Amino acid sequence: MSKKIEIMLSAFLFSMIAHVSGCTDKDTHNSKLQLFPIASITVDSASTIVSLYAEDSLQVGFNRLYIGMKTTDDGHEVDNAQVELIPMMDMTDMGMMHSSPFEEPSGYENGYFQGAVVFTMPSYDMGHWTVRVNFLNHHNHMQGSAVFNLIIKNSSDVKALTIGADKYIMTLIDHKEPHVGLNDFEIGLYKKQTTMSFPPVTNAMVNIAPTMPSMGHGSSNNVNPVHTSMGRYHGKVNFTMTGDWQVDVNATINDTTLLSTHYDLTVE
Ligand SMILES: [Cu+2]
Repeated sequence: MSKKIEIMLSAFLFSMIAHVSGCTDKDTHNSKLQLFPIASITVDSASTIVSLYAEDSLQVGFNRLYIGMKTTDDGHEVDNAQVELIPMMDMTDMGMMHSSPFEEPSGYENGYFQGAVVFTMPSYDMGHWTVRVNFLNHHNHMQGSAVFNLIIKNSSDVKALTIGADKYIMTLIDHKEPHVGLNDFEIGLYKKQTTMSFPPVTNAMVNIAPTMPSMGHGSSNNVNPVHTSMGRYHGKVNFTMTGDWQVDVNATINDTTLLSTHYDLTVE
């Protein structure tokens, strides 16, 4: 019971933080979003169909989630609603459940309420991910929730970092096709406060250093990521040739905590 209250409270607090949608090179803000349908659930008690979409199949890392809603009686597309997300993993073999970092949906745009979830581990036989969507449909004034069962593929985008008793989650954001030249380099950084609470770290100093280990050189003109919103840090990485690159990432928090990790990226 108290766990549930904690989840609701953290979801509420997240929803209080103003969302500034990130501008990307890709023009994802027009109506031609190519989305990958995950599932639709009809919530009879609220006369609402909730549909979940993503930009690709879901994987470990930063996944934008798009939620569309329709009322069942008149087929009206719901453009005014309060929507919240709760990611949860049930690890039945370990007898434990945990949540993960996420961004609460901010508003309605291009037919969807858009949020994001950082899945921290892949699904497996006894480990099941769900995302619960709680909503208050302002069109028919009914509320309900839909629980989506998700399959999360593995990736190496998420790093679990521990300093003393403090645990952090770092994820890469949008790095799908690195190319020769300047690339956007974005990470998300969150503190693992409890297994259910992962507030964004908004005051870190982040440094990046790309190298090609096989050739023993780095590159110049990189731009260290700076905080934009909700624990996201945006910078630029300069890949001067094709091949395998290693991007070292250091994050200093409160001048005392130094997190170090690296990401391996192949530039084609
Ligand atoms: Cu897990």
